Amino acid sequence: MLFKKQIMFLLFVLCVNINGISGTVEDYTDDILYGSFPEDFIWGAATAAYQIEGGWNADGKGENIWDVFTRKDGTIIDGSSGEIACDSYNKYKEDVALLVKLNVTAYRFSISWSRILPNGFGEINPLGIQYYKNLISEVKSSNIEPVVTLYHWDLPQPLEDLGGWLNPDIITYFKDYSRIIFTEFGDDVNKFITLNEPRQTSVKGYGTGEFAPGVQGIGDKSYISAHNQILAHAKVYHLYQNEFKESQGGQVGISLNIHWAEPATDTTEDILAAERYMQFYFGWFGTPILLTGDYPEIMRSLVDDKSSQQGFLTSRLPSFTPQESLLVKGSTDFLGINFYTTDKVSNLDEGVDEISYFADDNNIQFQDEDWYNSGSSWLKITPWGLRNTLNWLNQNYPGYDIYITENGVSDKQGNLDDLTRIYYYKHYLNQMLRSILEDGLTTVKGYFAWSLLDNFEWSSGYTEKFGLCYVNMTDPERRKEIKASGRFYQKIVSANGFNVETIC
Ligand code: GBH
Repeated sequence: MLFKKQIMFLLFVLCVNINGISGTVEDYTDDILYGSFPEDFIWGAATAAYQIEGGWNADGKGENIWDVFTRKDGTIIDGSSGEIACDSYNKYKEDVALLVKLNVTAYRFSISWSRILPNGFGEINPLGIQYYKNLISEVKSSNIEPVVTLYHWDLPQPLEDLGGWLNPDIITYFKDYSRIIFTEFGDDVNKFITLNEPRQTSVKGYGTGEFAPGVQGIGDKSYISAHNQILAHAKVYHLYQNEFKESQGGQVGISLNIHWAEPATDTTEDILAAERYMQFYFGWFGTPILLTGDYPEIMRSLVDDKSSQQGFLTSRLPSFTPQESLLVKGSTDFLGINFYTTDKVSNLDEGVDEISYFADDNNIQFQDEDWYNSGSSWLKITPWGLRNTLNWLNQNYPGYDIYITENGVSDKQGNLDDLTRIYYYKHYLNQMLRSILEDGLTTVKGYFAWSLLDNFEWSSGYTEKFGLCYVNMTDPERRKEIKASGRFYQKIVSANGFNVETIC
């Protein structure tokens, strides 16, 4: 008995020490800062076409890679698909009514490429155009600003059959599609987001194969898909600048996902490892687009070295020509970040045995067992990470307006009294407020909660729910209801900040 107690005590001391080293949790305070966001701060909610629309073959829509991928055995945890999803294709007015109740000033949604161009290129589908005209007019007549993502992972299958994001021709196809979008909707839309999280497409779509199109190639194809996405983004940015900016006066940006990386210990090795992690994760896209027109130096040297030791004639990390670098550098009007969680990072020389993006960075990452869980294995509740991330971005990529284009948390239940989600939003939003008021980050201009609705969570199907609003997925009417977190968010939005009434 005594022995057991001594062990427990030892474990306790050990844990305290480990926590003590990291520093960040102790610096984090649960105290709420009362204060207001800037007057013109944008408050929104976000969704994506494949996750909510359903109507997978309605009105002439073509097939996309998620239509095809979800039909394959074992790809989606509960065997489901977005065939019907929240039925937003038919019920978009209900979605907008919920946005009105939440009192948000903006709605971020994505356009399904296959609705507009059933084959990915060529023939335009007028009914697809009409759907988004209707949606945009419903949004605008409710005094809500539409923020439109051009690509949130649902590539037309005919383009995948040509190689998808691995074939450089995709750059032209994406540009042609984007021109249609700007022409048709640009008079009514002020903010476009070209790509959502190109890292996910690269690492999961063409790396591990966990996401559509299910291609495996984490050592090489991931880098190629990233390269083509960066170029496609840059071309579309310049297309808007050259042909639409003058008459439409809008902005074009990109949404990049980012985790905060904490060194696992305070050794120099781990501090450098955490910085390297940020570079391989965010800098992969952020550095070429926001800063230099080229990949981060640390990526260049590590992947080049490993590739040559592995016997590759050229680096697995592609290169930009000088003209391409010029095109890519600074090719965004604002930075969208999708932020959810934090990782701890340790230095680990992974050698050259494994040909993988995950080995190239010489890191391992993990999460602290003590951090609160969510309904997703990768998502621990770490409010301080948002503030650290915003400060890191401001230091490393200064001068860009920042929109948090996604932030939110999942549970498995979808219960209406979702107290964990209230906790999450309360503390993340408060850290965002601290970053503006206390750290002076005036470039933080807006925030979009992920998500308006419980929806199709990719390979997790309907098992992980992120909504501010519940959706009854077994009801043919897909009835929806605002959760307690939705009402909480509405109060913060309406008060434009924190006051005692808002949070009690
Ligand atoms: C976003 O991606 C998407 O844009 C959105 O569509 C989605 O619904 C939402 O988040 C919620 O997931 O390799 O198992 O450790 C979030 C991006 C997804 C990035 C999970 C990190 C780690 C998974 N994140 N991923 S794992």
